[in-house]
Amino acid sequence: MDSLKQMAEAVIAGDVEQCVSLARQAIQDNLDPVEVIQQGFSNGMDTVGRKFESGEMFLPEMMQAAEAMNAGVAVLKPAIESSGSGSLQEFGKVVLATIQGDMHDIGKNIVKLLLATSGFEITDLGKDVKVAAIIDRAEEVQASVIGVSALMTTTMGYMPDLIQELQELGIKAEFPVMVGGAPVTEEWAKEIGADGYAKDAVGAVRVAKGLAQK
Ligand code: B12
Repeated sequence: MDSLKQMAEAVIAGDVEQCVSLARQAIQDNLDPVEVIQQGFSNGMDTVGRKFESGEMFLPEMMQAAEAMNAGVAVLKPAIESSGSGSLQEFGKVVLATIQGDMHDIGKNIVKLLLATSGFEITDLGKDVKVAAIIDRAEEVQASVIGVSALMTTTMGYMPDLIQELQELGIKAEFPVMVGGAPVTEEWAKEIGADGYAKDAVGAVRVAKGLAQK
């Protein structure tokens, strides 16, 4: 079994030690840490989500899988940070949050890591963040971009609220909004009037750079 497949399996099994040791091995083997996260660990998470949905896995196992994934990502983090161009170029400020009612932050944290290492200054508001709090902070730090994550069909409904609120306040043009998270799609982003969408963290960096330069 190749190592990316082993990583996915280790996440599915919720095996923290195995995730850590595979991540360490990946660094020794000079594998691209971002690819390792996206093609390895995240693939495992997709399977976990499917198994949860079909009733083959339950909440404690999903939590264990999340812990294992986080442990693997933590090992890779320094390698991603040291490969970044953060100190070379400053692209702007991103206010980042997982939307109200939503506790999922693994993906948001990966987006944060890549944005930070690509030269953005990040204000991370965490998870379960109310629309008003996102707007307040964006105004306070004079954000170049607002990035919002949602992992549930039930919580992605707060994203249009954010955009509407910005419109009502007359500050929509000042704060471009990019959205993401597993249930969010390009079409939906367009429909709600978001300025950008990316399906993964690498794409998020590309989109944020475009929006920050506007
Ligand atoms: C791990 C997980 C959990 C963990 C979360 C731990 C944590 N700290 O985040 C725990 C166990 C706590 C959890 C809890 C719950 N979960 Co859950 N969870 C998942 C799971 C398996 C994986 C999510 C994940 O981390 N993926 C890995 C990361 C790397 O991927 P990602 O988040 O998609 O992020 C990438 C991209 O989307 C993108 N991206 C992400 N954010 C952003 C933001 C921007 C701006 C951009 C541009 C891009 C971007 O870049 C990221 C990196 O490439 C998903 C299934 C799935 N496939 O999504 C279910 C899933 C999201 N959970 C689900 C459910 C139902 C729940 C619970 C309600 C379960 C319960 N009965 O309590 C609770 C919800 C609690 C709450 N109020 O939020 C459902 C949601 C269904 C729905 N309504 O849509 C899912 C889809 C599982 C399923 N198929 O049923 N969960």
